[in-house]
Amino acid sequence: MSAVWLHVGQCGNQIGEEGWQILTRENVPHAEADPYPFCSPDGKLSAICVDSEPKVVRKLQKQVKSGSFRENNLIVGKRGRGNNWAYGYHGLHSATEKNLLERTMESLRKEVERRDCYCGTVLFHSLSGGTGAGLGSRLCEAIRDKYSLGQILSVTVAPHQAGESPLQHYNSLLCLSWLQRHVDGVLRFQNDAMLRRTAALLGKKAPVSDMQPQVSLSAMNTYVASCLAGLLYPLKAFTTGSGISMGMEPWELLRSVCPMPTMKFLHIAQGCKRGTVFWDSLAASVVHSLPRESHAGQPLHYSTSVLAVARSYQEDTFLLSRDSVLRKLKQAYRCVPWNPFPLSCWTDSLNIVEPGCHSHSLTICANQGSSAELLQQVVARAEAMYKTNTYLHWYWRYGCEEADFQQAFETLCSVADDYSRLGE
Ligand SMILES: Nc1nc2c(ncn2[C@@H]2O[C@H](COP(=O)(O)OP(=O)(O)OP(=O)(O)O)[C@@H](O)[C@H]2O)c(=O)[nH]1
Ligand SMILES: [Mg+2]
Repeated sequence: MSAVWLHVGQCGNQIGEEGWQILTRENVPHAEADPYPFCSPDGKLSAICVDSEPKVVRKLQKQVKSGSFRENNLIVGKRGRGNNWAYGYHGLHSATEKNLLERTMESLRKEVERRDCYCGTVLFHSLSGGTGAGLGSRLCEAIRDKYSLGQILSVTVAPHQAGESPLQHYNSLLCLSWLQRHVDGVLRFQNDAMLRRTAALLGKKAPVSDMQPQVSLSAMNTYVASCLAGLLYPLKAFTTGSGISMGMEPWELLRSVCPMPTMKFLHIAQGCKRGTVFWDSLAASVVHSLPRESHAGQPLHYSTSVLAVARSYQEDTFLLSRDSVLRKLKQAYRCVPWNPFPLSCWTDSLNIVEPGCHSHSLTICANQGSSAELLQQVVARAEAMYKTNTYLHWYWRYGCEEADFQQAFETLCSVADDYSRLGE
């Protein structure tokens, strides 16, 4: 595979751990693709796991012993970055901890050199943790600078809207603006939406109507991991005749759904079904979970482009209903009239999400106007705090400047504006 997979901070590593369990499943029936598309030639995963505190990455040590992770690619510091983007971005000025940024870039260089052909990096992180957001932003910038021809795909988790950390809105603001400037696409997952979706899939209800249902982080991470596997697991279409995976899925995804460099925030939805499948109704159930309108009641969800990936051991059943499914998706995602080819569709006969269960999955990635809502919420909340100087001293202390905030506000407002005007 031509990608290096970089996990940063607690969330980035926990999602990665869940993801690798699915992506490296052994003995998968009908697996015609290269069995080790994610590894370098010596059989170790092309993954780098970084965190400023040791506890999450240390758990992966077991997998170093079993041979999957490379010991030098588990990079830890001594203490966390206190949910502070500035602390994560600028790092520790202390002799007690060797620079995490330099160590990560050195591991990345070695991984890139181990690949026959390096096409880019897939970065996993949260938007609001000090390490995931701050160090993650710094890494995007450094990778873009050093490997300017490679692409960067970010897999990012936005925090719950309420009740997490008082600094989450500043961290999200700064991180989103760095992503906009330095990466090619952002697969965005939002903890609130994911919690509702996972609860619905598990059949859980909230004890009281205005409360969130109880769902574990691990169940939510499994959902993220299965969406990623649905989108990025090697397909026959990108595999050579001799069965070698070209590893082009992340980069082909970017080509399909990020046709314009200014709009790169992607919404993902997935539905799975065991037994007999009616693809039209599976598509309808996926579409049902889409964000429909903004709080102001304005419809938001025009899309510039949509990619649908259908995986099923009965691939031909999908091909028979392909036209009607795509028609349904085009309507539900409200594809913009100025894109003559807004829909792409990939299929494969292996459903890696649930192999061996006679199951089918439909995963949809859309460059969709609902991103404006996330961006506007982050800007509004960060701006309210910024105007009253709330908590800003934490950012000045670690080297942030007013210009960083000003530029971030401007960047996000302009992207939100572009997204909300999609239908015009
Ligand atoms: N979905 C999901 N969200 C997580 C997980 N772990 C943390 N988060 C979210 O990530 C945010 C906090 O970021 P972390 O990744 O814990 O922080 P970090 O990157 O380790 O940074 P510091 O601890 O501040 O150095 C919060 O919004 C959490 O809800 C996880 O396993 N799954
Ligand atoms: Mg942490």
